Amino acid sequence: MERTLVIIKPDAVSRGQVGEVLQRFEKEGLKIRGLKMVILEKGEAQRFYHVHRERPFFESLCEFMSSGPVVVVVLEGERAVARVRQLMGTTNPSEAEVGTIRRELGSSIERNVVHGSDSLESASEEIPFFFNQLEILS
Ligand code: 3AN
Repeated sequence: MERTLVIIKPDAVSRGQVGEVLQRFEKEGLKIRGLKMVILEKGEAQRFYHVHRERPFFESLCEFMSSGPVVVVVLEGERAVARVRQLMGTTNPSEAEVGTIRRELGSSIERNVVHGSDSLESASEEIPFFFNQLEILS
């Protein structure tokens, strides 16, 4: 069993797509173990995305991620990291496979609906960024 962190980004929250995104993961058998809505301060978004700090899109990404509420979710299941990434689709919605969340709901490479940890190692840093042990159910 693996756990991974999903963030439903401000674009999807403001469009009322939280339920739809969650349903896509639940339908595939991934279990919700933690869930909350938060508003990131810009500095928190910068800390979360620190690996991208040298990239040209970093500033804009952090503005966007702190522009409104996000829903953060811990999902659990077999091969959860890879399965979530597959259901999300690749970063750019217009290049993502038909049927994936980003392809169906995303509007740009930045406003692409959802974040999912890219490895177990990332998940093990990203989950405690948002959740303490009491907030994750087993
Ligand atoms: P992914 O989320 O698919 O793993 P990363 O980790 O390369 O993609 O990028 C993190 C986030 O940065 C993406 N989800 C997207 O919102 C944004 N991003 C990535 N590449 C670009 C880009 N070329 N222009 C603008 N935003 C980008």
